[in-house]
Amino acid sequence: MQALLLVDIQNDFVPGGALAVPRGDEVIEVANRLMPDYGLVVATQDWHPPDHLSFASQHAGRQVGDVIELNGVQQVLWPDHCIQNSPGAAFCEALNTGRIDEVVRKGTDRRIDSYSGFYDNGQPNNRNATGMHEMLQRRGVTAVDVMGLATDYCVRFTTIDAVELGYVTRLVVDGCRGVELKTGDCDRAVSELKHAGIDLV
Ligand code: VGL
Ligand code: ZN
Repeated sequence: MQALLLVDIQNDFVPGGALAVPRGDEVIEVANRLMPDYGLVVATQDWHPPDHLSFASQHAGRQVGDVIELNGVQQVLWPDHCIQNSPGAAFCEALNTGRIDEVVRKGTDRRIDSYSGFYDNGQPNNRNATGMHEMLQRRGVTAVDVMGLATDYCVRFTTIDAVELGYVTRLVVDGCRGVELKTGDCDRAVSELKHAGIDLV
């Protein structure tokens, strides 16, 4: 079975939100249009405690965009965003949430970020699972199409993990928008995924 993975289509990632992705709201209509075509629709939700260590506000003297080392991995510092149960963490109102079968939350551990919908950002052999893989296995999913926000972070990491776990993985390019901290980040992410053997659709 083929599943559609909707990555982080949340208020804080669209214009007006705390970590707004330029034109992030444009992915909503793509998601609404595609959902009926899949046997299973899974949405991820960035879901941080208020004192999450990916927030610049938790590090004296640091600013948004700074890069620090957190538990041995490079961590970009973000504005406070997607705080558990806050309006910013909710799915965008225009998203047809009635079509979502499963929700996977990530980034819940204060000490470690989680860009991928499958595992957190730990050291390569020490990453905690979110439960996504188990759930997809239980549901009989063998192929996934990935789209959402943001191309250069959560979509990129989710897609790479999906292909490494053996799913036939495609990227719905029209359905992705990126943060683009550095010009070209999105293009670089897409060509990296292409080289990893992911089909663009
Ligand atoms: C994301 C930065 C921080 C994302 C989440 O959804 O791509 N980016 N948290
Ligand atoms: Zn986050």
